[in-house]
Amino acid sequence: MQDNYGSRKIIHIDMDAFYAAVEELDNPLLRGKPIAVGRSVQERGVLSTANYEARKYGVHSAMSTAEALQLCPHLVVVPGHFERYHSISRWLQNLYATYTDIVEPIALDECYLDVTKKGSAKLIAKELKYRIKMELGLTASVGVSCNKLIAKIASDYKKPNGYFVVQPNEIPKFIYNVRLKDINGVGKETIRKVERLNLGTTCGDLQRLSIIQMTDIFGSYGQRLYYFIRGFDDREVISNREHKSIGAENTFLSDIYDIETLIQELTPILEEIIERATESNTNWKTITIKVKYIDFVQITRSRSFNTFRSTIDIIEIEDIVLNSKIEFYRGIRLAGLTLSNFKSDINQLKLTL
Ligand code: TTP
Ligand code: MG
Repeated sequence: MQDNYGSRKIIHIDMDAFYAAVEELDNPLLRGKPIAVGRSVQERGVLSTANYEARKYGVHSAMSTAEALQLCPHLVVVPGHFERYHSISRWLQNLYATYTDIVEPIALDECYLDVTKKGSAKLIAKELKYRIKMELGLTASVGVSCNKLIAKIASDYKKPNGYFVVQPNEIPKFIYNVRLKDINGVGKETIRKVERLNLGTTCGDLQRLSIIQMTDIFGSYGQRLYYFIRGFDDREVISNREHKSIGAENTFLSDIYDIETLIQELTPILEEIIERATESNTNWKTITIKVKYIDFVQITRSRSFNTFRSTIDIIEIEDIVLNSKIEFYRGIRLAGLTLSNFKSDINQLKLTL
């Protein structure tokens, strides 16, 4: 697999108490209080996350709201605003894109960046933290190293508002004390095996095993784990920007048989996707209309433009519909619009807060 730590520069960035932090940002009355995002006890809610104030009481993600309120009776539980979290996530993606094309989002609030060819990774990491704080009002924790595995552990190391760098020559010492459960891909099943066999709790503990023993115990994952517990990781940061699209659709209360009604129904859908594209400063070349007839047969029609666009008028949508040979007599139960073929205008990075 690999015999040295290589010379890549990888940043892992993870927002602190993401949903809860956004709620505090949007509602100053919540600041300083223990808060969590989730549904109420009456709705048999489970928490998505809790801020660090609430975590002092033992409150955490995936805990039932009822249990959390027992641990922390003055916990403020607020409902989630997922469209808002998505929009901030898109803003973050655009920010990262101004530093490198190689960006791999792994959750709404979590991303890997490969900045090998982009100068000082430490400076970029610090600047990202600073800009997220100044321009957005949120804190992020950032880890810098030469691979994904160590960068991710490093970003967690000083959470919240963390910044931690692990140089390649520091990896053997650093990884030795890392708990096995903090290694990428180690789940409950692996931990159960390790406990049953009394192998220890840290990466250092497991380093006593040979690669053959590791494969015997952990199956196909054993070989990868053998390298991970030594801090080796050759996984690439895989950018998925090119796969992105912005779309919305609606199933109608009553079926549609004429173009006027269809255009009327497509108007708010168009407004929504244009708003989302504007928010994330995304320019695009292709718009796609999807229509599902009442017999569930579905068609899509796309129009691509020669230049990147930021908006489109409903009149143009009508023109696309007119040229799409939509068979209105069949009855339409659902229609949607999708923008794709993106370019992000990195010079106009902005989010209306
Ligand atoms: P995390 O990054 O795991 O957690 P966090 O950002 O709230 O806190 P921190 O990183 O500082 O430890 O998850 C990001 C968001 O994903 C989180 O704010 C809410 C959501 N989420 C759930 O909805 N359910 C879950 O079980 C988890 C873990 C997260
Ligand atoms: Mg987070």
